[in-house]
Amino acid sequence: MRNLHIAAAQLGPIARAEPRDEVVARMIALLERAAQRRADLVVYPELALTTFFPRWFMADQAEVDAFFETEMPNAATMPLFARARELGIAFSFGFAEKLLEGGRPRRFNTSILVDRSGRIAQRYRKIHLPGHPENEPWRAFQHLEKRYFEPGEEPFGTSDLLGGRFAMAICNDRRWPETYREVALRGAEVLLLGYNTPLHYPLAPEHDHLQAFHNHLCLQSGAYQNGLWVVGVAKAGREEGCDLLGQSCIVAPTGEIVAQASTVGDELVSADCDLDRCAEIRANIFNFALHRRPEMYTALRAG
Ligand code: CDT
Repeated sequence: MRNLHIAAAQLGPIARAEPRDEVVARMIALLERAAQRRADLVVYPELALTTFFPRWFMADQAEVDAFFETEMPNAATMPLFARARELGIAFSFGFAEKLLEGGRPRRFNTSILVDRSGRIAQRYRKIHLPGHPENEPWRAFQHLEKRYFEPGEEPFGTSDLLGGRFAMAICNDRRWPETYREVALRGAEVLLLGYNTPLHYPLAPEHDHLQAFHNHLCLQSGAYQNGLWVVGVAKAGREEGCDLLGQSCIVAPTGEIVAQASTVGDELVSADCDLDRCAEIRANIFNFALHRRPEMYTALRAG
């Protein structure tokens, strides 16, 4: 048995004007609750430090850049790093990352995994960016991730800590089966995944009522078909007039939800996650070495 107590720290809405230090104080409050439960790891949402700004078209790049972090940790997030280190808790959260490469600014939708000592063990830059690059004012809420971010250029990675192997993905990545299969083939036992999912999807509003179903459908099938623990964590609730899905959850490698948020506010849910349970699936029904037939998946190989 390799038991870890993992907490999904759902965040309720973050107002456009809410300063980073107030958000970080909310994150620390959830961390303290996790400590009372003796959690080993706390997982926060995608773009956890700010409102979900890709919902607005902004012509002024300086206005966009105000939502980005140029270093991590920085002054605003240092208290979270410090408190987590004192408590000996690993954590993961998403943020908008801006860096300079050869004098050229680059912007990514990023998440990090920080170990118990406060060291950034892994950094992941979102691969599947949803939405659109141009101003589309007909939408009630825009989704301009393709404008404000570049897609991550590195494949999904893993890191070994807390006695297990971890991978990260971000929001829209969870809808793609390739995400789970790729990290499972790399030996990941736990996938950490934060999201901001508007309930209204302007391109197919007839599917709005299916958002919660599709969320759990993806997380649960991805977990089961790959024998992984999956920790899905929402930024939830009515944020600047836009309703965001909650339903943060922890999914066992069997595909069963073992913990689930019941509000759309700041909420901590947690579960004992025995990493050895991955073998229930991976040594049996989805024993990749015995049963998988990659040589037959020719269309997949062709791209
Ligand atoms: N943040 C994010 O990736 N949200 C997407 C919305 C898709 S609609 C443009 C998601 O897959 O939940």
